[in-house]
Amino acid sequence: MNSPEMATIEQDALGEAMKAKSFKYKGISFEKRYTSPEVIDAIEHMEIRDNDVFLVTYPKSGTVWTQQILSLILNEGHRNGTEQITNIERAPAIEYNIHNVDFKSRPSPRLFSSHLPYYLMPKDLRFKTGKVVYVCRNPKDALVSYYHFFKMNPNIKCTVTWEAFLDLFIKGKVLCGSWFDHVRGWYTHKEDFNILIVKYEEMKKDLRFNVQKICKFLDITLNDKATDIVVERATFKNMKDDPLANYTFLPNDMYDKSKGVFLRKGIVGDWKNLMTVAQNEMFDKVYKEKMGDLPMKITWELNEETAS
Ligand code: PPS
Repeated sequence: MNSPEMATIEQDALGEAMKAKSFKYKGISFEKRYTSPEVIDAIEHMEIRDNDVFLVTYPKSGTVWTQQILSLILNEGHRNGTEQITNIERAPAIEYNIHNVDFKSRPSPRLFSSHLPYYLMPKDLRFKTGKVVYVCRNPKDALVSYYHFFKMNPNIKCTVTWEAFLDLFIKGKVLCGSWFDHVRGWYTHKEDFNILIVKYEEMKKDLRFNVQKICKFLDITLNDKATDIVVERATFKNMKDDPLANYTFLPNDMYDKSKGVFLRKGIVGDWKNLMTVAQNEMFDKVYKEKMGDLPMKITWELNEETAS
């Protein structure tokens, strides 16, 4: 463990490196290379169709997992393999449209992804046009996953220590801002949207049940066989082997595959392998201060033998 003085120097260096690569828009940091303030600004006025579906997450909370689930539910061509496109193209991110998808000419039902806070989303969603599926993961596992992912970012040229990253995460000084603000914002404004909140840990406990819950929310009826296909294709193991779903298709200048994998462990409770007892106690204290007043139940660990 570093001395406090050492940790501060690293936090500053990391903070500076991130600042140079990002811009801030209404309190949130975005990666300069892939988007701009004009793009984020225009999102507010995006035209929404009744059957649009927006998958929203804080980073590292189950985005690609739910992209897979939603695209398989919504599109028979993905289920039967007649459409061979990657899940990032099936569910492009509205704020990071890296494939320059023409959103307007996409056939319905359109599926989009986003890490945006509630207040930067298209304003028509507030009139209950379109649906939002919000996936939440416990912040300790999201943090650990984010830390490993961050080390694969070839654009940040400085050593990232766990201590420094933990500090930045707690202060919300990472791309997409604070986990606490993101989850609190969406949770406390849920009545404004046509929204289903899904938990990563619940999907781990019972994937089939959650697939059915999502289908019900989307008013889609899948027969048993189709449901089986969705569940089967969305297990961690199968997604890891699926070149359309495992994100190995992203170029090395976006994430350096020599430094790790996108589908890393896919478990609940990995934070126990990285957090010290003192860090965990400090995190619990911060969690209580920032989220303690919300009636939100967080699952911090699971018996993995019963998980999918
Ligand atoms: S990102 O960069 O924000 O889009 O990342 P995101 O997809 O939200 O989160 C990545 C983590 O989700 C895990 N993952 C899964 N877990 C369980 N089952 C399935 N099928 C699955 N697919 C992806 C992925 O492994 C990352 O978590 P960690 O803890 O790093 O393994």
